[in-house]
Amino acid sequence: MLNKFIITIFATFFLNSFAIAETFEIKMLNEGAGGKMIYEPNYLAINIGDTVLFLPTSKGHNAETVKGMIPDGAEKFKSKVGKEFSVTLMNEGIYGIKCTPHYSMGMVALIQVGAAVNLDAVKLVKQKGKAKGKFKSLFEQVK
Ligand SMILES: [Cu+2]
Repeated sequence: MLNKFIITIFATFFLNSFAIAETFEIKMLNEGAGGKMIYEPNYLAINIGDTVLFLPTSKGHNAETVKGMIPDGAEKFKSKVGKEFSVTLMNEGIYGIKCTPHYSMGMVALIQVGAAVNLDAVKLVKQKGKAKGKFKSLFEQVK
């Protein structure tokens, strides 16, 4: 009886800890450890319902979903240049993010929410300039 009680308490605690949504920060930078015009980090694996906060650490950047690079049923978004922006991601799959002014310079990021259910589809999206190579290396990080 006591054992059953203890198991119930542990199970409740365990499930609750899963239900707590987290917030992840991405810095928007003119220069970072990975080079110029970069999101840091530029790959995130998060859970459904988690929030991503884009920080305007350097001026002149934003975050916009790349056309064709969001999960089915997800809403696209585009933040204002130079402003902090937060988005809660409720759809499972890959979100491809670009900085509108620096997309062709390769300022892109990949956010994986839960399982990468749309990976094949997002890989087919045509990219501009340096974004192509950047996304290719980001796809390799997908779990
Ligand atoms: Cu930028």
